[in-house]
Amino acid sequence: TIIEHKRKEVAARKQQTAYKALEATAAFQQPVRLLSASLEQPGSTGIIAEFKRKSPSRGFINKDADVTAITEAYTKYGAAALSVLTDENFFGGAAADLITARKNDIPILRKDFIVDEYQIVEARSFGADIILLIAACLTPAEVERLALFAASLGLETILELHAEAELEHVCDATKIVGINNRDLKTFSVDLERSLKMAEKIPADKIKIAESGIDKIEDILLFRRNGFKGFLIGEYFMRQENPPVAFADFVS
Ligand code: IGP
Repeated sequence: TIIEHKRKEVAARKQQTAYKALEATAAFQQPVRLLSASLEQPGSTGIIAEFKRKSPSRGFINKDADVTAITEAYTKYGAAALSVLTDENFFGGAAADLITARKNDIPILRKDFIVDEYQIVEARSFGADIILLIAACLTPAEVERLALFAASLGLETILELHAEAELEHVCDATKIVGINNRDLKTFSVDLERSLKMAEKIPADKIKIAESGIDKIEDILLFRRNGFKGFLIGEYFMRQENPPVAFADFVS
């Protein structure tokens, strides 16, 4: 599985770069930019625009995408935040992509499979502001522990849920909750299921809709149902010119 692979990958990296060195780089980063504040800003598009070259469900989406040009354009045209895949094996991402995207002064999500505190210190050292914790990959106790650790570094956490059984992963340390419209096993997208699940999420949480969003009507629907954020990757990335696609979408 992805998680087993990830645990091995992280263990190997831990041997190469000492925790202390990583912490030192993390300490030199600018103050964290808050996703919660960006999403609450009046008139925010709420769009978290994701830089993604490939995915397990689609294969290559945009193999040679230019991270500098694309993240700059997303920022200029009004993204509320950026999401950058750093998983190499399954998504063709890299830490270097996030470090490049960091030139933009908006919140950035390190999009990866986080299983260990080490990856959270890494995230901060790359310049990320937000981490993702996926309920399907972690126990409720792990989610709480990792979210508290992220908060101790000033980072915000998006807790990703997919099924109602995962609602028990929601805790005080997770104030932003993402609902993934895509089933991680079958890859099928179901917006209705997400809307139904959203009703069960405590009202004080900031809700984000993730995956499969490809039209403005989807955003309006989620917004009417109390969602503040919309994570969109493939729809923009698969276009000939992602910056133009993004600009058209928000205009
Ligand atoms: C973006 P899409 O369908 O717009 O490209 O989806 C994002 O939601 C998706 O990449 C994602 C993801 C994840 C990737 C959601 N949760 C967890 C990797 C790991």
